[in-house]
Amino acid sequence: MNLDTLSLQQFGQPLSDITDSQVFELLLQVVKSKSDALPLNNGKKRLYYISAEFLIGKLLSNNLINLGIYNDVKEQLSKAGHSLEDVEELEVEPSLGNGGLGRLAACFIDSMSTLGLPGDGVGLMYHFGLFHQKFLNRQQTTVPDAWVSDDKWLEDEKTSFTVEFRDFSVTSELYSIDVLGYCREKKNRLRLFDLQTIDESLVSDDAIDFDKTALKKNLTLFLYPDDSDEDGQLLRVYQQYFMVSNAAQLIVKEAVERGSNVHDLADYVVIQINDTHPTMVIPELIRILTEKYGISFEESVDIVSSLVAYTNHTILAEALEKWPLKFIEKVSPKIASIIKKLDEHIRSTISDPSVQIIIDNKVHMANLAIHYGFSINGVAALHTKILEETELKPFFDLYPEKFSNKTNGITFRRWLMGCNPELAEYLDVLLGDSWRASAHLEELLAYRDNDEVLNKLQEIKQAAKDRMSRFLQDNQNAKVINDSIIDVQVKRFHEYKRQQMLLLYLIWKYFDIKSGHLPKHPITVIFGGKAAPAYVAAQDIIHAILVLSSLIANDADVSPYLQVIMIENYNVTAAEHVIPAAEISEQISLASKEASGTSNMKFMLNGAVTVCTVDGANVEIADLVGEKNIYTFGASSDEVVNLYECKGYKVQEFYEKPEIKPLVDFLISPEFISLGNEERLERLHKNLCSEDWFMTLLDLEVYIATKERVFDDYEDRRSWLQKSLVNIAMAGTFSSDRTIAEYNDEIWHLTPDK
Ligand code: 26Q
Repeated sequence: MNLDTLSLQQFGQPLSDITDSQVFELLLQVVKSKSDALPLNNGKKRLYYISAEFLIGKLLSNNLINLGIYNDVKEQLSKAGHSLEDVEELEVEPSLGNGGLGRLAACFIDSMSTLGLPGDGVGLMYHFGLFHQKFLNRQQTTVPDAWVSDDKWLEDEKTSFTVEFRDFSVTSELYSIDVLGYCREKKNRLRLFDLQTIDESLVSDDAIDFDKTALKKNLTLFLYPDDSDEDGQLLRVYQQYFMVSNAAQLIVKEAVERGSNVHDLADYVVIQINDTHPTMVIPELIRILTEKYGISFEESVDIVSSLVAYTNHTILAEALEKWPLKFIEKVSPKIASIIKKLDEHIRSTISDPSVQIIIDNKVHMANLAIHYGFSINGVAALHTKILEETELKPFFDLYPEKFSNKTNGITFRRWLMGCNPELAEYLDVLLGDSWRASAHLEELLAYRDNDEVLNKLQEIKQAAKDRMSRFLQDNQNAKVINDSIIDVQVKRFHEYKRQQMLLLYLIWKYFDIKSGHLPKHPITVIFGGKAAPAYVAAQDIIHAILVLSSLIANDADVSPYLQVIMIENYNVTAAEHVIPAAEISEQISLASKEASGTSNMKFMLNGAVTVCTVDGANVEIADLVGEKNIYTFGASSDEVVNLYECKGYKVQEFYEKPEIKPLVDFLISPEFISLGNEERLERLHKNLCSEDWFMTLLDLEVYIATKERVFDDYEDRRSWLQKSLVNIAMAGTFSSDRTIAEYNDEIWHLTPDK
């Protein structure tokens, strides 16, 4: 493929003379014509991965990598004076997810294609996706992210279904995006349902609120519309039913086309539901089998129960979905009545009230999915253990054979080859390129004492730091201090993730520098993440970070040594810039609360050293790299569970300590308040010293001590680089290809299409 010839044909000008946006257009055509030509992965049995989120990120580089033409294209462009990086900037990032679960779904469909497994992602085409985050007066504001009109990858499948709600019915339209595997001749698709009567004009340019009751026009406008009021909650139930009714109709139609007589549907179909959001696919399939195919209720239940598998992503009881039965009745009385029948069956056979489906007139979606699915899995070893032994113990006692662990993974195509090409190329030099298919990186350990290799890793890290600095400069005019240590916490804002603990450490460090203890290297701490619009406490934390960032920047004693940057509108693209540059990865959730985490894996793969609590997949990372190559601290999950159960955590005792009180009180000091919003800062302060639900103060002192040890150790450059090397070498386990192979071997049983 010669881009120069294509450019002459298309634009009458050589590659060197066309603009970057013309280059983008050209590359799109190249990728699309290649991907259009690929047939779908085929097989009698197909997987449908249904998810409310698919956080896929930009697709150009990813597709070039998977088509095996990335290096060739990059070279041709560079010879003609273009940079692929600049061209990529012209692509818009689809806004179809909010966090870890959505990004996981994107890694999974990439791996399914790479392993040649026949199966698609199924979800919704949100026109504005998740909100775009902007900072105003050091606070988060939210504006619509109109990505759809600029997207270049969506194809209309020209397929529609009718979805019947109680009060009206709507027609859908199916769009899809090709999902290419790494060096594969066949592909899968991400299939997204839209509403034919959608009306974008309900949304203004600058605010994310809209008429939540105009259901025929709004169902696919936003991901997770604000559900702090009843209209918002009802809208979510409508959205979910719209998603799963379309999915179920598509699944049955395609199975019948492949030869299923519907009684044998489970030989043709397996459905993985990503958290409980698609759980209503169970009653919807039962409805279709009984109503359309005349199959008895009992047999329909058996068929459906043998083909739906559920992944749990959360241990927070308050995050488990429960919908008032009356909402489901309003959306679809038929679905409500099937759920009631399923609930009655459980009531009549199992006496334990805690496992019932309808409790206090609320439908517990996880309970429905566990009783009427054949598999439930957690997403990291510790998480699965907590589900089995604590959170879902009554279910584990009933159905031990349904439970399993599938530790999460990440696609190395995006999180190494795409975002850190220098490191990827250097690994080729050291290990040969077979790691690109196998994810085996352990042979790197042989270079642990090789100074030339360690120095080269340092150079690669520096190049990534420079690239990130340019990104932050261009995007938000932030100037990273030269030669500073890059210390990063990027993830959704939630109290259990404890961004507030890093904030309190920064206050400690600010005092320490003020008192004359100057760090040997300057430190740049980078935060990134969004807070749900209705989650006030999380927004208070963002506010305090932005205030501290300004306070330090304005302080000439401290600003040469310490800096806090909050990335505006953290998304996949920002992650691709910041993760390769990170030297320290912050994974400091309260033990037992983070199901897995996946950024921890991305950071490790790119050579960051992890500072973490013993939580989620951190446990597995620590086992792999050994205690010399990771910094763990804090209360264990057993201790935390115990403190909750016995109400044993007395925050006052910690707050009153002379080491802690001044740090917390600084949040309401005149310096702080003069830059901020008093109400927010007072609330955050009160929250920390009277409630502290996620035990920040419990772990704060040991966290501060650990951080200081990390910064000391950083000064021994050789041994730090060795830690970094070991982290890269041991990251192979976290390839999502490994995860998906496990799902397939133990749950799906699909035959790969060769
Ligand atoms: C809850 C109630 C009603 C409606 C929606 C929700 C809701 C929405 C989104 C509940 C949960 C989510 C998202 C959860 C999520 O992203 N979980 C993360 O999943 C990752 C992949 O498994 C894990 O690595 C993270 O630990 C987990 O937090």
